[in-house]
Amino acid sequence: NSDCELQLLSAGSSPAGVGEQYSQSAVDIEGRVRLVMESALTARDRVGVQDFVLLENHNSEAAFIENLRRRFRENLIYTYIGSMLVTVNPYKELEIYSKQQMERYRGIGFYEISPHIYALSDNTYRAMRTERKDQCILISGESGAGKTETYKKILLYYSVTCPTNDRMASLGDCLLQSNPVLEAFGNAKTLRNDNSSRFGKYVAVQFDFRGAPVGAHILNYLLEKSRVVHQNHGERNFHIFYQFLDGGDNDLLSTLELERNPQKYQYLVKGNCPRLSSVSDKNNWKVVMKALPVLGFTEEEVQKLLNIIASVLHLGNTQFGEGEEGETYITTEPHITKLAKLLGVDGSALGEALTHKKLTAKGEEMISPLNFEQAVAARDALAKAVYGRTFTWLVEKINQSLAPKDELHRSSKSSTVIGLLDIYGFEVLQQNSFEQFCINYCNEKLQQLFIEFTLRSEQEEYETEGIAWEMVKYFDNKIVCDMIEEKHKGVISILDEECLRPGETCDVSFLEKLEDALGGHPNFVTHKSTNGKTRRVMSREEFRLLHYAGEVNYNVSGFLDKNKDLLNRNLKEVMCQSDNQILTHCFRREEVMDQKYPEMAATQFKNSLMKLTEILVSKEPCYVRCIKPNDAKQPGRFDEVLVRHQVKYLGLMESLRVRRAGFAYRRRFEAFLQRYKPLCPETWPNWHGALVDGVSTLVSHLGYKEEEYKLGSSKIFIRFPKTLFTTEDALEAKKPDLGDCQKSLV
Ligand code: AD9
Ligand code: MG
Repeated sequence: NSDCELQLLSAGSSPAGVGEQYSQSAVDIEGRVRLVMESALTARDRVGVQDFVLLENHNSEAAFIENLRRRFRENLIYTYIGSMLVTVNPYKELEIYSKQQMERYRGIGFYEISPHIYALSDNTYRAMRTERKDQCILISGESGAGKTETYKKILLYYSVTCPTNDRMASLGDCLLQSNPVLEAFGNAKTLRNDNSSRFGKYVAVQFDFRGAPVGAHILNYLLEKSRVVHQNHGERNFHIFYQFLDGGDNDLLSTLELERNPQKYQYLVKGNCPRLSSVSDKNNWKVVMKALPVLGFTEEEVQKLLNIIASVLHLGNTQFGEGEEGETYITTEPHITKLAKLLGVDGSALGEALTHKKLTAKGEEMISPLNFEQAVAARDALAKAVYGRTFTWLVEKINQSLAPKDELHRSSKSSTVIGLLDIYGFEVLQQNSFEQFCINYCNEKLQQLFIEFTLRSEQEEYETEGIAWEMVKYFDNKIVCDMIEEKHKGVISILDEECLRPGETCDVSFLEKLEDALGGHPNFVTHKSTNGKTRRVMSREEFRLLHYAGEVNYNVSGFLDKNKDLLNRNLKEVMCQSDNQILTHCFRREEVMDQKYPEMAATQFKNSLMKLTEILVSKEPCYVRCIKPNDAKQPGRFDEVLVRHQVKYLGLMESLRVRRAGFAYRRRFEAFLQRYKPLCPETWPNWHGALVDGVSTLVSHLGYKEEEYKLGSSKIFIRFPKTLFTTEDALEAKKPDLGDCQKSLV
């Protein structure tokens, strides 16, 4: 277990807490050296190495996976690749997140103790403080790999360990309390994950000059609204519905005319999965109800929010019939009155708007009846709009409670930021639709950023230090991003054009347009253009994208409607007259008046991702790469095939290669000289010349070969760990001779 690892480490040569005396890089070296001692004790055979850089056979994927497996077996779920953290989801609670553990990681160098998300959080925090530069932690991995859990651990670490002020006490509370609320409304059980995030979030935490958090802001990305009206088999709607039915008071439920049994609601029965074994909806309901007032929701707002949740359920049970002349009417008439009351709108206007459409032709308004399918679609569109917009309102409201109270910090110049990105993971289902397309596109963008970031930062350092550097080859997924987002030629542009094109357009005509434009693209396949790119036969309604993380077939059915995301004008008109303030905030009069065609859903998403990219590139990034060990969500199971696939597409072998092909260690001249000067008579006890000459003299004396190291302008770069270990051994051997003098060095 991790304690065993910690003990092994502290049994090494140096006393604990040594990091206080040394620069970060010195600690890096020392920690690593001690790790090798650990391996000498053969513990490595059991617990593996805690930084992949130390793997002897670093080019071997098998050795990489074996190291992960060994550590996973010992509950050591964290491993570094240099400054990047790799985690494997344990699918069980580990005793490694306590306050004592947090204390252990505070101010400690990266390699001094067992790898941990707290070490990464602490390091990021210290980098922000010492360099006064904004940081971001990017968490990636497929659905169920542990991103959201990681995100929560980081928040917890900051809220416990950062210096406090008056504001902090409430801010920390608000930040932590925002999680259950956002998860209740934005997460759901899917086949991949019982608590799957169905929206993306970027949370920026602002710190003042003392390092105390002063405010935070959440940006949310594209909620999977279609889940409100439909769920695949074995999946659920958003948690909040089940929590409410299970946990709400009898009185409350009866006022809202709700029954406890979720199976009574059309919007909750599709997945045929009303209960979860892993969580208690009732308990979570209590948590959410407690959190809302902490987040500044008034009693009235909570009441209005509950009305909205109830109204979505009632809306789902609104049924239509078809008259002899094809006209549609509502068969659940008393029901609509109840629904209208909950929505705070006029019942007959709502009934009319659910079955008729208002058109403007040549300046004149016309009312035309909807057929049965159109009425069902209008009802579902309303449910999605109500839920989706309420979710956005919820985030805005939470943001108000997180906003800096101090005018000074509101202008943000006086503070620094740590941004945390937790999005929905890459997803491949049996049937993939518009939602998976957006989710996977988002992951594709993030992967691209990762490639640019890691290569860039590594290369920049070599460049500024004047070190020759040979590029490590990556699969650059820019080609896939371009295919999706390029103007005019990309999937999103073609989709938009098809949505806007007058005349008969449908999902299949969209597919045809895609084929015309992308048929020859190496990462695009349809049944027509398989030309050796694929083995599996495809249906006529599918296109396949070869994503960085694997192939995904998308069924075009519903793409156009989901992209248009239309809500009939008369429904909007009814909604903006609601007496529920949340709804009048969500449905604005101006929107009804505005004749302009609104931006399509995919384009909105693309634009918000572009903005996110801009935010992220302005910050110093660090990465957490999450791995899912098995598809059964079970502890102790390590499915090698599954893990290998993730190691491959997350580019972990390449990350390791970049880290090693460069130089495993780098260290400022002063620090290197300070530590190793006893090993050379010319540098001991003090070197008086230029630092670079001192280091050069020292390493010549130590017999470093030319290919083993390079001297930059301010740092020495050492290619192989072994070189350093030998030097460290020499220092260790010299210790008795050094007597008291040496103590001041270690
Ligand atoms: V998705 O893309 O939102 O569908 P995530 O966010 O990557 O996905 P999540 O963090 O929700 O996955 O983790 C899935 C489940 O794995 C959690 O509900 C926990 O039951 C479990 N998990 C993940 N990480 C840990 C951990 N560090 N300790 C214990 C964990 N359990
Ligand atoms: Mg998640």
